[in-house]
Formats: sequence, structure tokens, C-alpha cells
Amino acid sequence: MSFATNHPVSREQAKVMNRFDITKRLVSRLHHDEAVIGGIGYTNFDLWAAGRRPQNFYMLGSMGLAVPIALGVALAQPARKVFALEGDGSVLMQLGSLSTVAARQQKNLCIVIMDNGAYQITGGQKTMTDQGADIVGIARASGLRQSAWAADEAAFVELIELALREDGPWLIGCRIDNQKPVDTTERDPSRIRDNFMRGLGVRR
Ligand SMILES: Cc1ncc(C[n+]2csc(CCOP(=O)(O)OP(=O)(O)O)c2C)c(N)n1
Repeated sequence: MSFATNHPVSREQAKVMNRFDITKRLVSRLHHDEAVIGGIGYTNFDLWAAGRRPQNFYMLGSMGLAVPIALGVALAQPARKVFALEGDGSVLMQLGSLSTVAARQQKNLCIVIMDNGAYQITGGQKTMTDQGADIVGIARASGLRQSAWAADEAAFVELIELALREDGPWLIGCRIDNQKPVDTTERDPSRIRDNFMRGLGVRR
């Protein structure tokens, strides 16, 4: 596996990055109409701020659904690469989704966890990643062998390019700071759904 590079083994060793910055780096590398599902919390805000794409879906309202939604899209459209961007608080509420993705060995799926150790959007209450839980370790133990912490921005891009090029499932852990997002997603769920369906070519 071409994955055996020098990615840090624990959360503590990973650089604290900025969510908008790494979201932009991800989006700038998408050239084949890849789908991107932004989870609730500030993850979807910075995805929105990184540029409207019809293949983006912005989850409003329920925690932990970026991975299940992305898995559904990946199953329905196996030729398309699908990215799930999820906060640490949200993925901790839906850990079973990681083992489901692992059991499916969903080749076209890449999960990016934005770990700021907090439920930032609701006031910055601490999550369990701030108390020692390691999402990448949990992912590996759930069967997602191709899981790694991004050491820094360059390593993040390297991992994204690997995920674009080679079969997954992938999980990339990103430690991020507590800066506010750059913009606010338009809160219109019907439009978000309709645009996304058009972006995936399943609605005119
Ligand atoms: C099932 C459920 N529980 C609680 C909430 C309230 N809530 C919305 S976002 C959020 C925090 C999300 O935290 P995280 O996923 O870490 O993202 P961040 O805010 O740090 O970007 C909470 C508690 C909710 N929307 N749904």
C-alpha cells in the first residue's frame, strides 16, 4: 500500500491547521465533479465559503450525518469520488458509520475529520477528542486501515491526492484551530437538496 509514509501516529503530533485554509486546498484539487458533503457545525460553512459547487451538499440540522450521506452517494454513484467533511463532535455521535464504511470497503469514499476538540458552533464546549479520544485510532480500530492524521498542510494535500488517485476508503484526521468560519451557509434545505441533485445529474 502506498500509504506507508511518515504520517503522525497520534493526534498530539499533528499540526493545528485552519479549517477554511484546508477546505480551500481540498476544493482546489477537485477536477472531476467529486461530491463533497459538509457536516453540520462550521464544517459546511467553510465548504460554502470555499466556493459554491453543485456537487456540494451542506448538512443543516443533524449531527453525524456527513459520513452516512456520503456513503449513500458513494454507493449510488460508484464512479464518482465522494468526500465527507465532518466535525469531531459530530463523528463522535455516529461512530458506527465508520465501521459501516469499513465493512463496505467503499472504494470511492474519503472522510475528512475537522477536529478542534470542541462543539464550536454551539459555544465551544469540549468534546472527548480534547480529553484523549483519537479519531484516527478509532477509525483504524473500526476497520478503516487507510486512516491517518495530516501532519501539516502539505501532508493534507498529499493525502487528498492519494485519495483522489487510489481506492479507499480513506480517513484523514485534521487538527484545526478555533477560528470562526469565513461565511455562513444559506439556510435553505430545499435549495441545497435540489442543487445537489442537479449537481449529481439525478434531477433536471
Ligand atoms: C442530534 C443533535 N444533537 C445536538 C445538536 C446541536 N448541535 C448542532 S451543531 C453542534 C456541534 C457540532 O460540533 P462539531 O461537529 O464538532 O462541529 P464544530 O461546531 O466544531 O464545527 C451541536 C451540539 C444537533 N443539531 N443535533
